[in-house]
Amino acid sequence: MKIGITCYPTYGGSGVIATELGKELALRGHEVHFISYALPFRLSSYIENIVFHEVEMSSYPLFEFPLYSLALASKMVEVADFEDLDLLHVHYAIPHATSAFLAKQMIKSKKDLKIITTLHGTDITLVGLEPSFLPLVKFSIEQSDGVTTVSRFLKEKTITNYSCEIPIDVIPNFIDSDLYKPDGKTTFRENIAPNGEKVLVHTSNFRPVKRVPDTIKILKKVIEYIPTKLILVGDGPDRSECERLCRQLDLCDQVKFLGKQEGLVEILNSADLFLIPSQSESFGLAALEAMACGLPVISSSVGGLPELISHNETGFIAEIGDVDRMAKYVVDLLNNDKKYKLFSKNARDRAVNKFDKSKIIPIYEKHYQTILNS
Ligand code: GMT
Repeated sequence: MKIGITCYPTYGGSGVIATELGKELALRGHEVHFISYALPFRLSSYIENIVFHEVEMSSYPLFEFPLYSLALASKMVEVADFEDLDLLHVHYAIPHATSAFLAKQMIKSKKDLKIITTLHGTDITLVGLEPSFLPLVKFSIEQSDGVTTVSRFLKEKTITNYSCEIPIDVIPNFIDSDLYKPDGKTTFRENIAPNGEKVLVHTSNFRPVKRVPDTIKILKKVIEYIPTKLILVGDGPDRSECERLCRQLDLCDQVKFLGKQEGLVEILNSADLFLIPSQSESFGLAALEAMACGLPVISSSVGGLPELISHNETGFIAEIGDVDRMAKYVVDLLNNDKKYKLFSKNARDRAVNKFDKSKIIPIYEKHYQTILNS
C-alpha cells in the first residue's frame, strides 16, 4: 500500500505512535509518506520506503495567524496525486482530520482518497470540546472513511460527546518490546540513588492534565517509610510549579528533574516504579513503555488507564488526587520484594503479550484493507 501519514512531529504520544507505525509499515514493504511541518523526531535516520514531505508556510501581512491547516491540505493533495497514495492516515483530529477532508474533496475528480483518522486523547476529551472546535471535529470525524481510537474509553467518549454515529475501531497503542525491556544496567541508578535508595519515575509533558505535582506529594509520604528518589523526565508548563513544590516540601535532594531526554530505556531501567497520576489519559503510552521495562505502575483511575494496568497485578489504581492511597501502594510494593518481583514480571508480560507491535501493526493493516475495499 501507499500510505500518507500526518501527525504532530514534536514530542507527544500521538506523534510517537504515528511515527513508529510508519516505520513498521515501511519494514513490511509498504510505501510511507509523512506529511507534516517538520521531520517527526523519531525519524532520525534514513529508512527504506519512507519519504518526508514538509508543509511549507509562507507569511503575509494580512494573515495575522498562520494558515497551517490549509497549507497542509494543499500538501496532502500534492503528495496524494504525485505519489499516487491509496490512503491518508491522520493522527490527532485537530486540524489533521479537517485538512484531510479538504484534500479528499479537492482530489475527488481524480481519485477516491481514503481518509483514516486516529483519535488520541485531548482532541476528543479537551480541545475538541471547545465550542469553537466541536462542530468541526464532529464533522471531520464523521467524514473520515475509517476512525480508530486508542482505547475503549476514548471510543465511548467520542460517541457520547460528539453523538457520532459511525463505526469506530479500537486499536490500542503498541510498544517495541525488544527495545523497551529490562536491561540490567545500573550505571544511571548508581548515580541517582548512590545509597541504594528506591527510585520512582514519571515522564510527561508537564501539562496540568498530568498532575505532576502529585508525584512529588506521593514521594513526600513514601520517604516517611523508605528512602526513595524521584526522577521527573520531560518539560512543560507545570515544571516551575513542581520545582517550587520541591523547595516548599524540602525535597530538592530527593527529586531529580531531567528535562526532555532521548535515552528513556536506560532511565526506566534505573527505576523501580512508574507514577502516572493524570487527570485524564486516553491510553497512557508512557506507562506502557515503563511496563515493558518491567516497572509496575501506580496510576489514577481515569480514561484508558484501567484498560492498560491490571489493578493488583501489574500495578495499582487509585482515585484522581488520592496521593495518600497511591503512596500506600508504592510503600506496599517497595517493601515486599516477592510481590514486587511478581508485579514486575506481570507488567512486562502484559506489555509483551497484549501491546507488542507484532500484535497491533497487523490490526492497522487489516483496518486499512477493509477501508480500501469499502
Ligand atoms: O491528547 C493529548 O494530550 C496529546 C496526545 C499526544 O500527542 O501525546 O496524548 C494522547 O495520546 C497518547 C498516544 O495515543 C496517549 O498515550 C495519551 O494517553 C493521550 N493523552 C491524553 O489523553 C491526555
